[in-house]
Amino acid sequence: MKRIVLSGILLAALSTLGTSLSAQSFDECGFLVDGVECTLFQSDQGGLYIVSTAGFSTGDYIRVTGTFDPSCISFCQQGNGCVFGGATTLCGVLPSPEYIRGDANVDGSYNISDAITLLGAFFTPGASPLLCSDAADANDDGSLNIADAIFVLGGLFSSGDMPPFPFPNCGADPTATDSLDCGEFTLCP
Ligand SMILES: [Ca+2]
Ligand SMILES: [Ca+2]
Repeated sequence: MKRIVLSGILLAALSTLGTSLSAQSFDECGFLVDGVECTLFQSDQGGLYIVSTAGFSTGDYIRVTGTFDPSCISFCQQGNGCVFGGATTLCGVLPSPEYIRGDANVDGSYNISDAITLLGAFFTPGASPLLCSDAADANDDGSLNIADAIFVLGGLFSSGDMPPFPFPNCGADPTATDSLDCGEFTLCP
């Protein structure tokens, strides 16, 4: 009986060891960044990894697949481990930044200044460019034009609609299929 219990414990210990040593598959997107000794992969899920850069360079947004080894030995001291045996390709989808729709001047409020900013961007030569086109697309029709300014004015002064999501709080674009982009919306994470 004692022997059976003992071998059970031994088996449990061995299987725990086996789990901790077994390779973990890795498939994440992130940016290549400059480390102290080498180029590292900064995953969107967190962590810095040593990967095969496959000709990509710092600043590229890539997808790394392979097997993850948390305790690899490398000249690159900073990483949280290595990924090997897989592939490195461009990652298809950039992480979409969050923004507040309709807040064209990116000040955290939705008011007449946003309509003025829109009209200025469309009609005043030399006006500063819109910081976040997605936010400026107040009516969420995928294009930027005077209709957005009219939509803002209508919502504020003649019981028109308020902007579709994300509004009035920060959120990521649910329809990222249009050609608009959000360059900068510093008020959102
Ligand atoms: Ca505003
Ligand atoms: Ca629009």
